[in-house]
Amino acid sequence: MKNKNFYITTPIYYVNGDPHLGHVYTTTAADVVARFKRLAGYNVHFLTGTDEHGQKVAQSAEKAGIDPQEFCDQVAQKFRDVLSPFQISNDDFIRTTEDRHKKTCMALWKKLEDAGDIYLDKYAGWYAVRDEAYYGEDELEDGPDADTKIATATGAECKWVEEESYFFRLSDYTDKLLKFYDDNPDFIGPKSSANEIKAFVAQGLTDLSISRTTFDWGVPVPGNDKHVMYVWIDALTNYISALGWENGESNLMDQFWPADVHVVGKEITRFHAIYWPAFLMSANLPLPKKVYANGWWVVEGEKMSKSLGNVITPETLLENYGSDGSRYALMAEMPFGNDGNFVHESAVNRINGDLANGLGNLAQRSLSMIAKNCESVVPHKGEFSSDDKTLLEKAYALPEVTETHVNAMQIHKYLEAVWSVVGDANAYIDAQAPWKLKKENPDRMQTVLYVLAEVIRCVSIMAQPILPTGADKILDQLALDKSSRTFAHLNENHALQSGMTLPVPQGVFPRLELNTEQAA
Ligand code: ME8
Repeated sequence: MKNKNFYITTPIYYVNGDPHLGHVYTTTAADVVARFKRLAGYNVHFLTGTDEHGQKVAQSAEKAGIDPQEFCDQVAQKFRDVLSPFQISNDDFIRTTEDRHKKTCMALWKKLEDAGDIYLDKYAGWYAVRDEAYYGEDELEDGPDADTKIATATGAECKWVEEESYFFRLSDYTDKLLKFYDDNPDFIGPKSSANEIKAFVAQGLTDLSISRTTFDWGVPVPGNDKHVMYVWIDALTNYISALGWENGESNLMDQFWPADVHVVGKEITRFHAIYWPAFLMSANLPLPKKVYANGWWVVEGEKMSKSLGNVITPETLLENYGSDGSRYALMAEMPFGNDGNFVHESAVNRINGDLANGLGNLAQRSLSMIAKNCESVVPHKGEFSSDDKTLLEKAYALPEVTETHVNAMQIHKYLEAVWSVVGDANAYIDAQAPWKLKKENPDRMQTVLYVLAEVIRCVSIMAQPILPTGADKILDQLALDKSSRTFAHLNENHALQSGMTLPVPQGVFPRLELNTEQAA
């Protein structure tokens, strides 16, 4: 029998700064996929959360002059507060300072130790606190002074670190990982990330320092609390601690592990596609099915940064575009996996074009004509013409067509497929001109309006993952029962019943005014 469980995760976000467009982006992408899979009949577990240990967070707390736990509590709450306004349907929210998580980290550490993969030595090398990452000489450029180097990939400042450290025998996993990538060609996406990771691993991996001694804001190493765990071994473990692995909480591992997809930003693919599978292999646990990296947004051509004052906050997004509008603009404005430039004018045009003029206008025009000319009931359907059939067949094919895109994390292609039917339906109204048929052929007018109502039902069902509020409102206007809105209802067996009374139609997606003032 087909496995109908689906586990999807976002990165857990560092609490050293406030949430912004980038975090909303990745979480929304995961939400769209989670909602899509639920409607496709899967039992979904969708996890997000916050990453609260490590030197970077400790330094931020110190700067704010508050105790690290209190600092984490405050910022983690801000990340939580962003979820509901953007209609994020996560099933769990994990914080790495929770007991359930710390217990799992310790249990995982012991497994790696039992496997003979951990040893104590001395670390001497370059470390970037901003990235919480170690870099090799070949990954660095000269910095502003002799004590500082710059990580070429991210621009982060690195300092020389020398301390006693536990190491993980990552070097033993070079060949195992390369074989795993070969056997599972879809494990890393997009292709550009896969190629980068494979090339990096193929050079041969060196052992990984997995503990620190120069600060104490972390999970203590079992048996040696002079050390805290390196924040990445701690952070990656969240994906199984949230499922209750070895921590005495209700165990969801059987149902949901291995994860179907870890959605991550491209700069953290290395941690997810190299370290994480190596840890899991060592602990003898199954590996996730996919790690998919989203690209990076810049804003009006500039990297978002506090100093430039161009950080787009969640509040700005909501004010400018609303919740559905933000979700749509973020997902439609750049192909998932690519980098992109977030431009206010372009987002407004996209929302007006696809939502107000596209789906909104289709629903408003059709439902108003039905209200006016068909006594507010679902019209009669006569014999379907070939144009009718073509449009309906394209609508009925959507679940299958779009699931392929969503499985490949091509979220923009899923949207394009749905909006291609919206475009066809708007063209169909113009071509059929039901307002003319009213006098010339009222029976045919009824059939045309029926076809339109049925296509609106289909595209609105398909649009629920991206526009949870707007799509629902349209489905309410078709008097569709809440339990009849899944992809299994997207066929002629569940087609609208002629004669059913419809409520008064109302506009769903207002047109946005383009303020000349900048969005950020
Ligand atoms: O890296 N464009 O946390 P983080 C697109 N705690 N996505 C962006 C973005 C942008 N401009 N800015 C941020 C960490 N993101 C670790 C993760 S997981 C076990 C630990 C998104 O707070 C993107 O998904 O730095 C990126 O990977 C993530 O936010 C970084 O969040």
